Amino acid sequence: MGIINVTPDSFSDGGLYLSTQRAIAHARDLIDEGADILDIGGESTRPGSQYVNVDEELNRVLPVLEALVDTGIPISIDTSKPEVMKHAIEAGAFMINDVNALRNPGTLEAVAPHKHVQICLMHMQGTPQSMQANPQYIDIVSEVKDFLRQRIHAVNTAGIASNRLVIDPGFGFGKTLQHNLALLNQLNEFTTLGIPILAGLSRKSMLGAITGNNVSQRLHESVAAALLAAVKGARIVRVHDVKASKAALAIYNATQELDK
Ligand code: 7PM
Repeated sequence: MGIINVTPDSFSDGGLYLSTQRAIAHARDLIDEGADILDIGGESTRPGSQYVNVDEELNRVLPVLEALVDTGIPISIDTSKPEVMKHAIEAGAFMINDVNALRNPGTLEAVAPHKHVQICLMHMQGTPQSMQANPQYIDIVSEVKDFLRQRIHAVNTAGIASNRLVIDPGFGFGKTLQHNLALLNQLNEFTTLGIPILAGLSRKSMLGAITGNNVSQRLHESVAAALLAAVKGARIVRVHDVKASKAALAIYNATQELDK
């Protein structure tokens, strides 16, 4: 899964139009690099990010989705808002990636009737504004697993079948470095839930905390983390660097005889 961010560039006066064109061009590059899914986000769910209202988020995300739908590549939309979910599904989204795991009012109803649409349920402790202040767990792996089990049950009860689901422990979302490392080390524990696992580690600060590299220099640690997540059972890795990640995963897949 290749990451596409759509946010207006505050350093140029091109505004949203240029950001949209840049995101579409970047998406085409990631398709050429071999992305199997693209995840498009308007940044409203990012840690510490400013609240983005529905209209603004739609203005960011929909033109990019509409421009890419004809490529045939499955498109995921990173949103927690029911209105954005509805419009994105109408415009052809294949997956809704919700860092709030369909806990916001109206989100279950927005996605439930659309039986062809996949859902990523991610774990987060707290809210994007406050979650990194003082994250606390007694047993990180069992608490995240219990949360995901409860969310799977809640969405099943709302009429969303398990074959539409993907689960994600939410690296960096209300977790210290030690919490993140324990989750990565024990990622295979989540396979017993019987739902495909998605892991997002690309360029995250937990990687920089280990190597000392800043965000623009975390390619090697990101590829290592994606490969490790795959070895420990992740079926989808959410990455910025598609070409390098694909090459690393091809080696693992060859040993598993899964490669095409
Ligand atoms: C600043 C900090 C900007 C963190 C962006 C981020 C995930 C996600 C994100 C994830 C799923 C990033 C994050 N991370 N969705 N959205 N899983 N499902 O690094 O780990 O892209 S935003």
